[in-house]
Amino acid sequence: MSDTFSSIGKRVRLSRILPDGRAVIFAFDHGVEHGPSDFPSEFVNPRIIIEKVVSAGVDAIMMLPGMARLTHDVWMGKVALIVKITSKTNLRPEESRLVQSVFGFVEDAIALGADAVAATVYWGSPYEDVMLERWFAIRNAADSLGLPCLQLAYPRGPHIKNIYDVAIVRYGARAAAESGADLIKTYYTGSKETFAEVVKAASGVPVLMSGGPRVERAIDFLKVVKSVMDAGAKGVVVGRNIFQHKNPKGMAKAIMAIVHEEKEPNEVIKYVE
Ligand code: FBP
Repeated sequence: MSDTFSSIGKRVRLSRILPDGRAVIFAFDHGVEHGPSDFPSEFVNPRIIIEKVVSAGVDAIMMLPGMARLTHDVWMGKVALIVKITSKTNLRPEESRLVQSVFGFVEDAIALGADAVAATVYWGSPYEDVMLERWFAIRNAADSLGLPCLQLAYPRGPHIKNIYDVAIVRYGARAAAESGADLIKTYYTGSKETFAEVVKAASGVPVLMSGGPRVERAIDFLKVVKSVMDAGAKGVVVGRNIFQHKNPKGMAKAIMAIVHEEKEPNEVIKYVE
């Protein structure tokens, strides 16, 4: 009986996010990260899109504290909650977009009933030092409360030519693992083989693929989801490829079937057609 209350708490919360060791997480911080123009006009009201995605049965939603407050009655009791407490707007000058600001506190996440807290680290940014200070402050507070930390491990900086290059992405994933992340969210590297390298570099810390900009054909995005799962990923965190699709609920269902039931993309495309 050497387990501490907080280590059990972390396990309990992770089991809500990854019920079978895998997870489909709906990313919904775009209103700040990109602005409301990211949303189709019928979804500028967040309650409408959240209701649709939750009804598809996704495992968790990742959102900023204010959005959790605004929409809690739509998702509570139905999905796990991941509160992201760093962010930035694209309204700032380009050169200062390589750092995220404090957007809330671990206490806010706990107060909101969160199952995990999330924060971005731009590995390779000139502000890496500031971001790491923030990351470790968050991790330190969350750890003692049994709250898992998801790191959006995004390599990004003036010396990084291609943020999707496997050598760069696996470096970020490894750095995320070594900085104590409980879950790592990172970019797709273009193939199953290269993504397997990313998973390997993470050394057992669960890796989740970040959805990225909307892919024109749903089937192509579903193939990417399948490819990362085959590479050993533990799931995906998807925003635009769900809420910018004409059938967001169907898209979420199709992704769920690939992640949790190991279905093939051509078997699940029926959900979106
Ligand atoms: P997407 O699936 O839409 O790419 O969402 C993942 C995400 O990390 C969001 O959480 C965030 O708002 C967005 O991408 C940031 O994208 P970028 O840093 O490329 O502007």
